[in-house]
Amino acid sequence: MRLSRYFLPVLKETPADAQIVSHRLMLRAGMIKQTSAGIYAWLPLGFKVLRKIENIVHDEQIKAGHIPMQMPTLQSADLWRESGRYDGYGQEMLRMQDRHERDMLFSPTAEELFTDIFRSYVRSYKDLPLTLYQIQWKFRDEIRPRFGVMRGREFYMKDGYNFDLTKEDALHAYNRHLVSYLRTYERMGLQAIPMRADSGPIGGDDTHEFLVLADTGESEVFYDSEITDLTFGDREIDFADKAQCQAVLEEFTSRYARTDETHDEAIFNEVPEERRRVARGIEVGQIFYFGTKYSDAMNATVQDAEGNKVPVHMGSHGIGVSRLLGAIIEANHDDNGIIWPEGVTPFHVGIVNLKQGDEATDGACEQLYAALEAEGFEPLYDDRKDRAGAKFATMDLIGLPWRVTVGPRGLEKGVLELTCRRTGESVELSMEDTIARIKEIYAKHPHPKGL
Ligand code: P5A
Repeated sequence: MRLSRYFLPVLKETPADAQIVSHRLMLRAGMIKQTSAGIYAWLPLGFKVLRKIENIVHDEQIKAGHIPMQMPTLQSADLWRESGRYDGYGQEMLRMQDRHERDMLFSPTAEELFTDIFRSYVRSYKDLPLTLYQIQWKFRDEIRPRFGVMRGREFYMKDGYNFDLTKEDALHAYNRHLVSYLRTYERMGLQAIPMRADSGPIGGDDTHEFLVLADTGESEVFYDSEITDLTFGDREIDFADKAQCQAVLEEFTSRYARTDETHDEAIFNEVPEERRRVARGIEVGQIFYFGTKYSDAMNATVQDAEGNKVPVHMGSHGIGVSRLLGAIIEANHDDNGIIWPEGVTPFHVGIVNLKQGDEATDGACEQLYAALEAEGFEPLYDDRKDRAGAKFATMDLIGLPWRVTVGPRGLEKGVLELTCRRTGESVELSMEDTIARIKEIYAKHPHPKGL
């Protein structure tokens, strides 16, 4: 992309009404614009990162054996009356009527819809296990939408639903989700810690939230510091292997880590004092096992091997896809702007032309731009006639992890300058070596072209 042709409405001033750094940076970097309280337009740069995050979520879900589909955002109230949640859900549910005065709602979550799809088609235990999921907009009429996309009213969520014959199989689905979520967040450059939590209006006894530690997080968390040493890394996993998934769950959940909803001071005090941590976190996902709560209420049954009709065991699992942008920025920024992890960066490399209009410099930029595109990268080329300082400031603000600076002085020596956004370190390399280095950097991060 050439910056001269892109739509990147960066702001010079710090928006006064944004309280936390990720919200300020998303506004300043021209990623989002509020259209109503807690509702945002996703401008091209924000939309691009949203898509990158969404792609990672899909990729990891599909690897875990889960099946993508898409539900409507508007639902009939009838299904919610059947499950018994219509009245109880309260004011967070946006309710409306169509022209025939039928009660409708904008989906805040979709347990009922997925259970209804399941019961419409599935009859036999032989069709299980089954996990269906979607990535779709949700609406919750939050009493205090704030912090930009962190607590929106309209937000983008991955929501998955498992249907299993037995509790044991459903707990495997739970464990499988925990493992796939660990992998998902790590690919985004995040450490998200599974913590024992409360199930709220979704219901059930078993639930973990995934929290990214950040001072601006809305949840108070209590944990054993040993937990932050754990990473999933690139170990192989067979998602169908119950014992393997169970072992990962035990590894990541055996140490004390709880949100304030489930915190128990007496148990926490058994952790050696030097390892006890009280901090704040951003909830980027939650997994639930709720047994037959919805299948009982909505009559979602299958025939088992003996021919008996039995209700299926279920759970649901959510990732806050749009909230993740905020969480990633909270965890990756400095005074000059965002620092995208390589896995989610909107563009892989920024190219800064120090002397636009100079034949040799323009030529080298064009050559680099074409070579990077040919290698499957998405470079962002600042080809505007602007001061070098202003160009650097924009690149720093929007947070591309790598920048190549091209100027007449370097070109005389046959070099370009490759700069790491995170460390600020620069190296001078030939054009060929610059491209080779960029390929090396992104070798671990698959980079399908975004939108
Ligand atoms: C699990 C999927 C559920 O709704 N039903 C379907 C279950 N869980 S949840 O914890 O309530 O939501 C899942 C994730 O969505 C994000 N989230 C939000 N993001 C932005 N703004 C909001 N107002 C908001 N509410 C929830 C969180 O990341 C949460 O973990």
